[in-house]
Amino acid sequence: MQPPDRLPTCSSNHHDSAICGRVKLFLYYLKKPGLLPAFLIAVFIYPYAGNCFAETTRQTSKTVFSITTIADGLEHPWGMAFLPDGRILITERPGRLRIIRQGKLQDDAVTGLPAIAARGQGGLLDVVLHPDYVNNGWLYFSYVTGNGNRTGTEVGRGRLSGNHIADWQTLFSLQPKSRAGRHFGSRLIFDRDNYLYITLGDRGERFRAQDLNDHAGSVIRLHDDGSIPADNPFVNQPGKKPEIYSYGHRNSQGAALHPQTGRIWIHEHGPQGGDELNVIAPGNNYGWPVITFGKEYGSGEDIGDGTHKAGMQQPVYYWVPSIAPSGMAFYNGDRFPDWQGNLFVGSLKFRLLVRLELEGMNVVKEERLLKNEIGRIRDVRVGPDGFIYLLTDEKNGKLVRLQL
Ligand SMILES: [Ca+2]
Repeated sequence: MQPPDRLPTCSSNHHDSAICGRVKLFLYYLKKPGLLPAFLIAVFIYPYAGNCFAETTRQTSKTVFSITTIADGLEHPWGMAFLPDGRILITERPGRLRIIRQGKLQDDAVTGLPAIAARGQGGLLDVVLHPDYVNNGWLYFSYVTGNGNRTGTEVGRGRLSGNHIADWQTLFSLQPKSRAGRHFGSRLIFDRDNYLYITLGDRGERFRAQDLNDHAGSVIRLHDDGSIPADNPFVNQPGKKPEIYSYGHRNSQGAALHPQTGRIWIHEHGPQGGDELNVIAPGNNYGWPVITFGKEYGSGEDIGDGTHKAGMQQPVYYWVPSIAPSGMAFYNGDRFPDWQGNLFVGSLKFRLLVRLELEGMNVVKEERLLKNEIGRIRDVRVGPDGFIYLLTDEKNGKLVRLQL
């Protein structure tokens, strides 16, 4: 049954929202008498069979969905990946890799990852499959390592063998390392030509994002074996790091491949205001901290030289006030046809899921879902089943599925 297309958004309180949704659905179904029996079952019988309808159904401007918790008891989960055999890999920031098998979180963490420095915002971060995982078995991880009290983001790969990561190879290590406990990035994403991209934060030392002899505050591009592509924009330029693909980024924790264009979209945290959505291209400078729509925390003073400058890119979209974005996915599944092509972004700060409608590279509508219902949203992925999966960044974090 197709849900009504353009019902108004309901209140953020999910119980009120469910009641509100039922009233609106009733009005909708009154116009379609053939569907009335289904409505009556949904409203008057289903709630008494476990109160499921009231607890889980959400009415939005475009579609109806429900949520279900697949797993809880995850400690600050950060990234997830779906294996072809149905298992789900989940990273926990304190340094554990967990597996969900047949819908159940396995007790034992996977062994064999390198030593991980779980301090501040650092720890075990993202996990992705190689695009040809079926044939080569490579899993890629981003994580923070320490040398004394200096830390930085690293990326490596290994193969899952039983409950162990074997064949470990370290592929990238941010230089220089520093003491700050924040802004490590980092998402990992492959493009259609099997290049690996790594998003890196500025380490809270903002002018590093404009220093091309410093990996911090950039997006890195590598071959899948960690070698540096000869056509990277700063290869063979003295005093510039050849791994850098784009720079002037503050702290990016979301990246997604556009399903039609194949281009890589990222978002990044702004300071007080000025979170950005960007489409990256080689050699581009995205401006931080010279230009920004954000202000200094607390004082609200200006940062840098304003919002625009020649030679620096403007974001596709930005948020003031900041939502603190983390995780991102284009919806290209077949379960929610009315969300096709939309971009979904998690919000840590406002504990909600942002849905963006796009026309080309322009955002034409934003809708906010699940506000204060499940917690700080750290990662957003579309599963192979066409449903949307979310991780919540909590001490008792959850894997939640948006379904019909
Ligand atoms: Ca920018």
